[in-house]
Amino acid sequence: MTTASAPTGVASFHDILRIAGCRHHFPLLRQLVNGKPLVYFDNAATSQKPQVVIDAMVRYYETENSNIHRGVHYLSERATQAYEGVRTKVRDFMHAEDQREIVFVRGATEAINLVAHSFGRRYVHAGDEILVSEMEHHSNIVPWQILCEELGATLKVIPMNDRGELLVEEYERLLSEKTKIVAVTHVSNALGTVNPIKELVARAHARGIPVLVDGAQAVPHIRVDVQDLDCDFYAFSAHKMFGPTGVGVLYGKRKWLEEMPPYQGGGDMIKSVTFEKTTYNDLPYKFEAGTPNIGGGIGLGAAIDYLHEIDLNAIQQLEHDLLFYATEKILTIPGVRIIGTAQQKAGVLSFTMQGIHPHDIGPILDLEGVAIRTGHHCAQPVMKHFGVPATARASFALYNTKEEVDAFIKALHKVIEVLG
Ligand code: C6P
Repeated sequence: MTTASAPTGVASFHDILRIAGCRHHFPLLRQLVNGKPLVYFDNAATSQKPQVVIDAMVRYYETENSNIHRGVHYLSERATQAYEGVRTKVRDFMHAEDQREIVFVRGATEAINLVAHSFGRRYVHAGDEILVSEMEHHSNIVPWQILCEELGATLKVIPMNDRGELLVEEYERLLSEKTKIVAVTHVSNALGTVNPIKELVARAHARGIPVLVDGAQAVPHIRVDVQDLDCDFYAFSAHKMFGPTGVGVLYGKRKWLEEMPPYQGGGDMIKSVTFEKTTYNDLPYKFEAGTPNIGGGIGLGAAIDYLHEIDLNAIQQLEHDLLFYATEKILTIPGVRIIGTAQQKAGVLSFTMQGIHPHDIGPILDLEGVAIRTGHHCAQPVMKHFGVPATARASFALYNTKEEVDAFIKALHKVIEVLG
C-alpha cells in the first residue's frame, strides 16, 4: 500500500503464487488489442470479471431466474435464498454486525445519494454544515451540494497537501457543532491516497458527528472491517471488485437506518399501503424499492467468494509491489510528474508528461494495447489543486504483472517519440 516503504502485507509465498496464476481466471485478458497483448490498467474505472463470476450469473439466469420476496413457487424461493445469501456474504465481507445493515443499491453513487437524500432530509437543516474532502469523487460532492442548496446548509472542504494527503489538523478545526455529517473517501481514485479513516471517524465521533466512507476504490484492495473503522455508512460498487455493474452496497449502522426515512417508494419497501397511509418494511427492505438487480447480486456474491479464495492481504502486497515498481520505472522517463505521492497509497498511478496533453497519451498507449484512463477522473477539485486539466492514470489489479508495467513504460517512450 505504501510507495515509500517496504511491503507491509503478511501474504505467504504460496499466496503470491496463487495470485500470479489468477490471471488465467479472467477470460477477457486473453485477447490482443491492436495486435498487442492487452495490458489492462484501467481497473479503477472497472475491473475485469473472473470466469466464476460470469458463470454464476449465467447459471442464475439459466436455472434460477425469478423475482424475489414475492413468489411462493420453487424458483422464487430459490432466487430469494440465493439473493439473501449474498447479503450474508456481504455482511461477513465487511464484518458488519447485522445483515439488516446491508442495503443493496445500484452502486457507490446511489449509496451516497441515498444517505444524502434520506439522512440529509432528516438531520440537516439551514445553517448546518457538511464536511467533504478536497480529494472526493464527484459522487461524494454533488449529492451533498444538491442537499445544501435545497436546505440552505453549507459544504465545507477538508484540504490536502501537495502529496495528496488530508490535513488532519485542518479537519479537526473544521469539525463543529454545525457539522451534521462527514463524507470522505477511503481511497482516492485520482491520487491513490489511502486515508486514515479510523482516525477521521474517531475525531468526528468525539463530537458526536457521523461519518460516511466512500469505499468504491478500497474494497478491491483493502480488507474492510466496518466495526473496526466504526464508520456510520460505507458505500461501494461491485464492478470495481470483480463483480458486475449495476449493483453495489450501502452499509449503515442500524441506529441510523432505523431512523432514516425511505429513499424511494415502490414495491417491496412497504408492509401495507392504503390511500390514507403506508407503513414501511423492516430493514433493509425499507431502502430497497422495486425489483433489484438479482442477477447482479448473485455476481457480487461470486466476486466475494473469489476474493476470499485469493486473500486480500496477498492482493495488497502484490499490488503494492507493482505500484512501487511502476513508480520507480516511470520516474526514469523525462518530464513525468506523478500526481499523488502520499505515504499510504493503493494501486493508482496518476501522472502528467511535460508538454503533452494527457488526452493525447491514451490513444498512443491504446495502439500498443495498453488501456489507461485519461481525464479528470470525476475529481475536478483534485485537478484544480494540482493545477492540471487532467492526468493519465494507470490503475492496477491482482492480475497485473511487472511485464505489463514494462510494456506500459515502453509505450510511454513511444508517446515521447511521437509527441515529445
Ligand atoms: N470512479 C473511476 O474511473 P460508481 O460509478 O457508482 O460505480 O462509482 C462512483 C465512484 C465513487 N467514488 C469513487 C472514489 C470512485 O472512484 C467512483 C468511480 C471511476 O475512477 C469512474 S468515474
